[in-house]
Amino acid sequence: MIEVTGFRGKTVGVFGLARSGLSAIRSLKAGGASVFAWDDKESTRLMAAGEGAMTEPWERWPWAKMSALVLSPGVPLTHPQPHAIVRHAREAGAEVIGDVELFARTIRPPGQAKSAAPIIAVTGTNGKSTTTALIGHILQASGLDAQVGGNIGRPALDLAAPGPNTVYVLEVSSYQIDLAPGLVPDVALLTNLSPDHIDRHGSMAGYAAVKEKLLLQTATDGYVAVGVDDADSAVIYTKLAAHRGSRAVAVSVGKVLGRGVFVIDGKLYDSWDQPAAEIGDLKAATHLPGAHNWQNAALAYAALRRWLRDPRAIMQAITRFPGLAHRIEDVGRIGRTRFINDSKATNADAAARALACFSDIFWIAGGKPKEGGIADLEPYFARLRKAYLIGEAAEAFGRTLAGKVDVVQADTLERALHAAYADAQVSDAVEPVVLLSPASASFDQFRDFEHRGDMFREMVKAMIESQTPAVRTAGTA
Ligand code: UMA
Repeated sequence: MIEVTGFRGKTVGVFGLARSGLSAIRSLKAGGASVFAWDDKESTRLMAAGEGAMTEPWERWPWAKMSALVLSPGVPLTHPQPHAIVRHAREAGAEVIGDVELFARTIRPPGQAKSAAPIIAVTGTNGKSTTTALIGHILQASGLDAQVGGNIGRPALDLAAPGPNTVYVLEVSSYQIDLAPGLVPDVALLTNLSPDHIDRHGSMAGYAAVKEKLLLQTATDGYVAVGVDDADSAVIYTKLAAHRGSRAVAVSVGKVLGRGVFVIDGKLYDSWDQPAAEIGDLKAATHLPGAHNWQNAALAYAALRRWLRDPRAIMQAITRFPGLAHRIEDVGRIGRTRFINDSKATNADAAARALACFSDIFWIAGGKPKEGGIADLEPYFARLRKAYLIGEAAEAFGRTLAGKVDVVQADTLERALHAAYADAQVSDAVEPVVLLSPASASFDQFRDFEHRGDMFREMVKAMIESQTPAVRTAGTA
């Protein structure tokens, strides 16, 4: 845990008491602050009280002496409109920040030239978590103490205090960037941009501007690496390269770059500050399948290449990466049928990445709909044997698929899984794939995408256990 000492003897409010809120309370209390806390849920208020916070409705907090409001990243800051507590804090003169800002001010106090330990920050619409975890894995393989957290699930302040070999690797969402104006990464990565969280940022331009902010905040002697395969990210890279020179590097999958890191047919090349050299074949990284994962691997390589200076060691660590839960996670097979958990695919763009990896797909999709639906997935419809639709998005998805793909309105994940497996096992596909890649948020039927993916994995495991050994392995070579 990282002690936040910058608010010693001061009063701070924490609103939203799930993972990041509770962690902020622990760190602030350890650093000597007096903490008021509130959440609309009673169960989390009890946990906050257990951590030593005073749990009173925020309207009754002593706003006149409140130094700061630490807001949970999911609580609206600007759009569709600021939450009432945000307006109240601003009127009272209390700054509104997040747990990542508390982390940033502790690891690199304002005005200090160097961080207590280097910070690598990863943002972008898709691929953030895999890239973050992969960077952590490469650093660990190189003997460094990689502390991996942020939006990936472990709150930044829960990470270990800095030691001589510590490197912090943070996944940072747009919500967290908005609340962390003092975060100064030593290396910052932008994976890619596609429409997401537009409700929270007003427009695509607003969303892209928040992501760009993180790159602009990067230390002047640090590096930025940007995936340039979409127009919005390419524009951001061009602007950064104009004033950062070789401290900005472009990353592409499919384009040969005169200066940058790129992937052609799965092969990773480095032409950052040297003639293009082949570094290795990413197809050997079996837990990083698909072009989108090649982008993640190329970004991780770019993030570390000037630090670790041993491209072969980086490549070797990439090929040994064990993969992440909920991202094209192989959760088992019954006979010929594979089961893949891609619950993290909460928008169409992310689902496209999984759909591109397989043919003969029995696709489970739906949940809380996101703007734009699944119309953009049409190029992948030919890969779908059937779609099993769940949750609030089911009807709209059904309309998009009508006449193009056979649809089962399954309502629940359990029904969808059983129907998909029943169809897959009698199909003529050589290797049918039952794929949960919902292209929707999970909140209509689950706590979060992890809960949705865990349920899927558990149900698949139960199905596998209930098979006779002969059925379990039939059809596997
Ligand atoms: N709450 C209220 N009143 C409100 C709104 C919320 O009381 O009006 C309370 C809720 O009751 C709840 C809490 O605030 O208790 C918010 O819970 P949360 O799950 O949103 O927050 P955390 O558990 O702290 O999770 C946050 C990130 N959540 C969001 O940004 C929405 C997690 O990212 C992150 O892993 C975690 O901090 C640790 O850093 C999740 C996420 O969905 C994975 N991120 C989005 C994404 O990836 O697209 C941005």
